Amino acid sequence: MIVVLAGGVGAARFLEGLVQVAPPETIAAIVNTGDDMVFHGLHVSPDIDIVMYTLAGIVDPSQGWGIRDDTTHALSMLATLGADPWFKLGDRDLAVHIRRTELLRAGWTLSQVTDSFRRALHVGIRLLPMSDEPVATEISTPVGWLHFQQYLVQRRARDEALGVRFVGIEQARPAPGVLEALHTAEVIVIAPSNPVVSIGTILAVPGVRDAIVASSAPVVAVSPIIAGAPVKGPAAPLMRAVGLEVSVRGVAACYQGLIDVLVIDRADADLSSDIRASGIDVAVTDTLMRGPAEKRRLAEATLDAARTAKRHRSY
Ligand code: FO1
Repeated sequence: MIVVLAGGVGAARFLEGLVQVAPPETIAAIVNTGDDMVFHGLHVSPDIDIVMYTLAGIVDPSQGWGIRDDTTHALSMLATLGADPWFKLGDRDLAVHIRRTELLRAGWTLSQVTDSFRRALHVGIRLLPMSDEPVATEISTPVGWLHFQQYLVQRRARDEALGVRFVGIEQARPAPGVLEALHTAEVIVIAPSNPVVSIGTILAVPGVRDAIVASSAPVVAVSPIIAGAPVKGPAAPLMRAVGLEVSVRGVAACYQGLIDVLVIDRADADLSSDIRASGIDVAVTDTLMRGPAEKRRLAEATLDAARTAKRHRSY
């Protein structure tokens, strides 16, 4: 079993490569739900949907989120009725949120809903929300604490980020299957996702970090930072907000004691010795994922790095 800790777009693209090199039924993704938010009364789970739509082959390729060729009639009507539709939910995407909310209200858990949806959309890998309890990632800014989606989408990350918190994390339990997957994993991969607000949230769920540290499986992370900048998203200000350098060194520092090996891009090869000095092995490859061949090569390189990794993390 290969277990992947996953955020949104970067993780989804990595998983597209992984399903080319390993049977989907041997892969489980533990997905961040700290970005979840209620819009127009509906439960939206962006990272679960991004991964699910991508692996189902229906994601909007230009955005990396939402459904390809979706329309926005419902959103236009909501605006006519006085709502502020700052979060762009397409019509087919809305159907997913309506059905998810309907099932949650009927007593299903988020894990059950997610499993039912991924099967309906013929996604072969298991998708495990990190928790069935609500967790909200919030960013401290000069105008106060903002939900991650308000910070990123509504206010376009224009506020200075001063800190990060995960509201509800103390009460959150790992969703069914999460700890079992980590205990039985042969390889644990941290996808190239935001280390602070995607992976950091999953690791903050009580029991998850300990389960990874206790696992006998090699743990390999793929850096989402290439040449000092993230490929997508607000990793730079959020890494700075928690005192991390925006570089592969900062990614390594974030995962210190947790990972055995970090996969970095050729552009960052000169920083390999710094990372090795911190006790983490390094694998250098091309990490930018444009097409299917590049995704596949990154997945292969990541599994190779895991196979040859020596154990570095603390017990
Ligand atoms: N990101 C945006 O930048 N603008 C949007 O309007 C937006 C809508 C949206 C709707 C559904 C969905 O699943 C994702 C959506 N995203 C949007 C992406 C999302 O905010 C973030 O990329 C993830 O939460 C980060 O992983």
